[in-house]
Amino acid sequence: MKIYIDGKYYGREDARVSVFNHGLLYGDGVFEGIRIYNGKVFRLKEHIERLYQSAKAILLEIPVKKEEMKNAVLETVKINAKENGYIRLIVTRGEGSLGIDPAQCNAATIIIIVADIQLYPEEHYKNGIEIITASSRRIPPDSLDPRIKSLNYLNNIMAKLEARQAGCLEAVMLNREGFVSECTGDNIFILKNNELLTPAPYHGALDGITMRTVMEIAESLGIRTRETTLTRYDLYNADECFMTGTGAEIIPVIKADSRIIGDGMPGTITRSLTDRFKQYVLQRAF
Ligand code: PXG
Repeated sequence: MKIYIDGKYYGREDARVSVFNHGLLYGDGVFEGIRIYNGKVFRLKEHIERLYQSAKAILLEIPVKKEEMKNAVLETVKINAKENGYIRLIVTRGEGSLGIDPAQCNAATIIIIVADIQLYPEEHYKNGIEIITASSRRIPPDSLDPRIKSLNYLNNIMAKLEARQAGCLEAVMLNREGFVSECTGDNIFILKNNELLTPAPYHGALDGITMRTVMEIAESLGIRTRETTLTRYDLYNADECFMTGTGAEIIPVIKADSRIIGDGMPGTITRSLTDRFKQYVLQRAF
């Protein structure tokens, strides 16, 4: 494994950053999780765009141009000879002093890790998973815009722990108003009356790249899609429900807060979207 840190490659044991790095001290930084399918990096342009937009929102200057960053990602994938895998691209505020002031940090740290990912065991893709509603709310946009994919995941982590305590693998998070936003690391969709519905970024969801891809695929299959306001009631009474994310891809949800969704099995539209998604990511152009 060769890990990129600020233009140099290190083996796993030697890939280290300072304990004074503000990414560690304060979670001050942004990141992306990206897939490699059949030797091709999935939607790299979109991930790079989102990374730079997250950085801009937190006034973090990335010291390289987008094109250079793209090339660094592609080179790291090549050096690691990964045909199928996962890329974690991280930009932190860099090394500073003890004190939150980013002015003490001279230069951002760029890290690229190419590895494998399996977020859920295979059986859950076949049978679906059960989720709960977490009591930890999604951070509101006037505190930290959820479109910023920052290194601050504590509220999502608290929700994940709650899911674990309840014997589930995932939790859905509500926004401050009590509307559904997203899960701890995935967007959420429901199918109701043949329409595919998902909360919008202004409801507190990350503008997911898998979410956008799934909406495109659904439209191409003649399924209407809409970003809309959803409550827990809508989840409970959905015909089908699933989550989307770079790591998880598409994972069916069959129970929410002990309510069985649909007939308690992954739905037919969920299955056909999953099949199409699998074909889609293996195409040469996306
Ligand atoms: N919401 C949140 C909060 C996320 O972190 C998504 C939605 C889905 O977005 P994309 O663009 O990936 O479709 C994410 C992405 C992990 C892991 O280790 C999490 C993500 C991606 C990859 C791995 O849990 N989250």
